[in-house]
This record gives sequence, structure tokens and C-alpha cells, in this order.
Amino acid sequence: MLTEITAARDAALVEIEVADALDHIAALTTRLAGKKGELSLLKRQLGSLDTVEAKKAAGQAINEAIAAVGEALDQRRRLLTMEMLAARVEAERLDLTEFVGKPSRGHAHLVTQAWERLEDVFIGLGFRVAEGPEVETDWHNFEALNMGEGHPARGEFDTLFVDHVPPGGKPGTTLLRTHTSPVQIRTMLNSEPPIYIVAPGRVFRRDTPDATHMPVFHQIEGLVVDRGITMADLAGTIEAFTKAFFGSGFTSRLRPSYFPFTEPSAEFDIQRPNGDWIELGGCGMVHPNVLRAGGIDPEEWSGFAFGFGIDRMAKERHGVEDIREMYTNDIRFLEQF
Ligand code: FA5
Repeated sequence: MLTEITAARDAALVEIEVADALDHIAALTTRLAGKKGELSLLKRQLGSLDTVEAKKAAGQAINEAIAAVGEALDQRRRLLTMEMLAARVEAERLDLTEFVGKPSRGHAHLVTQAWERLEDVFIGLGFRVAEGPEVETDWHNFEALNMGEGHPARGEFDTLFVDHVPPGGKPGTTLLRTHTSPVQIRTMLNSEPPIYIVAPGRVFRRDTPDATHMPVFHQIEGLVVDRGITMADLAGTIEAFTKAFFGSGFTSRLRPSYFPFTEPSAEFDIQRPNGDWIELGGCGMVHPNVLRAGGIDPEEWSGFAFGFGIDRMAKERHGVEDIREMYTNDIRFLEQF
């Protein structure tokens, strides 16, 4: 009988050893170690043994075998439970490797970079930075800039109007500023000459987007009002700025043009080291009517102003083909700058 018990125990231990799932262990627990399990059933045969000693020895052997099998089942259950949990953790683990070891700091947009560099260059030339609102009055955007009601030049600015009537005002006189020039007026009204300011900012026009136009873009305005300011000061400032911003290989020129708020007026172009000319913006001597609208006596003071497109400058500086690319928010494009 002892041989039979040992054989049953060893067979049970082997079965437990190879069980590879928790429900398999549960089934083995019932079959091997339960009250009606194979080992317990052996007890029924104890009656057939001849001596009390033999019965005692066999009974004890059966109990030890049941305990050994029970212990083996516990151990195997613990192991399989741990393996199952480890497998689940592994399956549900988030793969964070792409975030490890790769610093993912962003950087300023190329138009913001150009804007900040322009401020730096002009501050270096002795200018201060001024600001004005994006929602403007017709008076600041046009009237005070020598473009009275019905002035044909108004038509060149495809204006976006805001559905707002100011207290005591007329409908259709609130608009999104079409250029940064109204900051000239606000600065003259708020401060005494001498004035040396630049005003970078966002402007709006009903322009259809194409390779060189956006309906929302950025300009930087410059205004100088002092005693004895001449066109030579304007040309010298533009040239100093061109070299400081683009590099010593670049040069500038003024070409006669027309703006209602400057007289005389000019377009200014810059020349690349390869000889190409690029148009950057407009400029001129501040019109006496504009100085008057700003509360400044044109007999005592004179000044110059300029305004150009920041987006176009960023485009030229980085050799971007199409201005629209700068606003598609494509990280592969933006990352290059
Ligand atoms: C003006 O807006 C004048 N206020 C500039 C000025 C200021 C002249 C002071 C004299 C004295 P203009 O409409 O040409 O001018 O615009 C100036 C620059 O803005 C252009 O040369 C161009 O670089 C840029 N620009 C104009 N329209 C767009 C557009 N839709 N998208 C991107 N850039 C534009």
C-alpha cells in the first residue's frame, strides 16, 4: 500500500508541475487534494490492511502525501498568478520610449523670430517699441492719415469692417486695422517729440491668399519726428537697418512712390549679394496734415515714416517659396527654422 501511496503522490506532483494555467490548477485541486480526491479515496482501502501499525503507517503516509500535494498546488498557483499579472502589465504597458532621451522643446514661429529680431535691431538703432489696437477707428486708420472719406487710396486697402457702432459714432467706422500706420497717430497724440518708435503688429485685409499675400499678416511701422529731419535721415536709417538685419552684403534703395500719408513717398527695396532686388515696404516724409492730426506743428517739426511686411521679410530671409507655407502648422516645415 505504501508503494501505491508514493506512486499516487509522485504522479500528482508531476501533473502539478506541468500545469500551465490557473483553471488547470483549480481542476487538479479538486481531483487530487479534495475530500473525494484520489489520495483521500486511498483511505478507504485502509480497512483491508492487516495490522494496526500498518493502518497507522499507511494513514500517516496518505496524510503526508495530501499535505505535499496541497503545498505543491499552492506554490504552483502563486507562480502562475505572478506570471499572469506580469503578462498583463506587459500587455498594458504604454510605450513611452519615443519620449525618452529626446528633448521635445518647441521654438518660436519664424514670423515671431523675425518680429523679435526686428525689435532688437531697431532698439539698437535708438528706437523704442510702441503698440496700438488691432480693432481701429476709421479716423485713426484712414482719416488722420490724410485719407478722408471717399479718398481713392482707401480702395487699395481691402478693409474688413467690424459690426460695432461706437457711442455717438456712425455705423461702418470700426474696422480691423489694414496697416500699422494708425500707431503713428496714436503715438503722436500720446507723446511729445522727439519721437523714435517702431510698432510691429498684426494687420488684416480682404486679400485672397497666394504665394505673397495673406489676409492676416504682420507689419512693422517706424516713425521719427524731430527737428530738421530730412529724406537723407530716412535713407540712412533704412540702409543701417538693412545691413544690421540682413547682413553687410545687402544694400537698399528708395524708389519714388505714392502714399497719402507721406510726401514725398518711396518704396524701399533691398539688394541681395547675388544682385536681386526685393521690394520690402513703403516710406516717406510724414505729410504735414498727418503731423497736424497728431497734434504736432509741421512748422517746427518734421519726420519720416516707414512700414513693411514682417512675413515677407521672414519669407525672403529663409528663402520660403510660398508665404502660405508659414501658416499651415506643418511641424516638418516649421522645425526647419
Ligand atoms: C502700407 O501698408 C503702408 N502703411 C506702408 C507705409 C508706412 C508707407 C509708412 C509709408 C509710410 P502697403 O500696402 O504697400 O503699405 O504694405 C506694406 C507692406 O506690407 C508690403 O510692402 C508688403 O511687404 C506687406 N503686405 C501687404 N499686403 C500683404 C499681404 N496681403 N500679405 C503679406 N504681406 C503684405
